[in-house]
Amino acid sequence: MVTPFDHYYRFAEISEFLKKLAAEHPKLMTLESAGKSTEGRDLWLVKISSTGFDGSKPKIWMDANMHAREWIASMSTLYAINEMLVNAEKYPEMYAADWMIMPMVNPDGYEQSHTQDRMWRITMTKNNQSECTGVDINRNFPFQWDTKTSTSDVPCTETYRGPRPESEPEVRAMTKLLRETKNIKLYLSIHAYGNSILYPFGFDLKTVHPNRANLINLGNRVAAAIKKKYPTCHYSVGNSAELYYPASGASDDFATGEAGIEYAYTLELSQTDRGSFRNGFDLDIAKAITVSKEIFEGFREFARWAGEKFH
Ligand code: 0X9
Ligand code: ZN
Repeated sequence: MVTPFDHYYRFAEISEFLKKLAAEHPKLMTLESAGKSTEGRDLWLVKISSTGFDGSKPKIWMDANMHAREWIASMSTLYAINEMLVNAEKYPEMYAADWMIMPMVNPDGYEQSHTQDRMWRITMTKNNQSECTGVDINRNFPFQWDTKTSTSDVPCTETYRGPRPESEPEVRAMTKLLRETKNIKLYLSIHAYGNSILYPFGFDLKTVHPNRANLINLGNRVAAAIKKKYPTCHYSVGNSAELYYPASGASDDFATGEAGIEYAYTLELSQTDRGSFRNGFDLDIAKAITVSKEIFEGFREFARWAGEKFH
């Protein structure tokens, strides 16, 4: 690995990359394992803080690559981590917050998408009494689980919600942290694709979030900041059930509905109509860098907002 981000990293390279960054930036970054995946891979948790996580700053949570084939999600998250550490002095706004980042939530599925099936979405859990493998992590959260919208109780489908809420170790690692960590002010889940900033609730079309107006305002502010730097880059802001489809048991709804984080979004990166994308999941590496740079401007704006609002 000579030039960073000249290819999509396999899981082993991601681990190596994170360990190296933690060793090189011990004052700013710590690396922990938040648990193990079904197949025993570490679920990495990156913490970034200029004040040693002393509780004095608002916290921003990010997770990525819950869905295996969405490689741009972890790529752009690793890009942001790298940029924040290597060029820390360029981005003082980022250090108005403390960051908790899980850049690879579904390492088993991710490896499967590299070695067997590029379009693999779910985990690699062996399902009981079924020949099919895998659970959709973003239908397995214990909030409005299985309320029958874009979720399935059939193991052989891509949106299988699992046999029970939190059946997946990847989900348990996240819910534990989200429940026990104080002062998380913003939750961001990084997915692909569609160039959208989605706000909750997404489990049905009826339930209006009490913080809806503020969620829309902040989403618009972030989309505008990205456009200011990259005029051809347009992010749509909308309710996840309206703009996409209602889907229950998802992480964003859990983060705000149960863990009590007032601001929660799912960010859908990349789209099909820009340049040489083969499709919205399978971006050329050069395009992946472009998308990573664009969304980094969005992360900076989220951090500016947190710095203004919580100090
Ligand atoms: O369906 C999903 O899990 C997300 N889209 S994706 O294409 N990356 O699979 C959207 C989830 C939005 N959130 C809720 N509906 N709660
Ligand atoms: Zn996704």
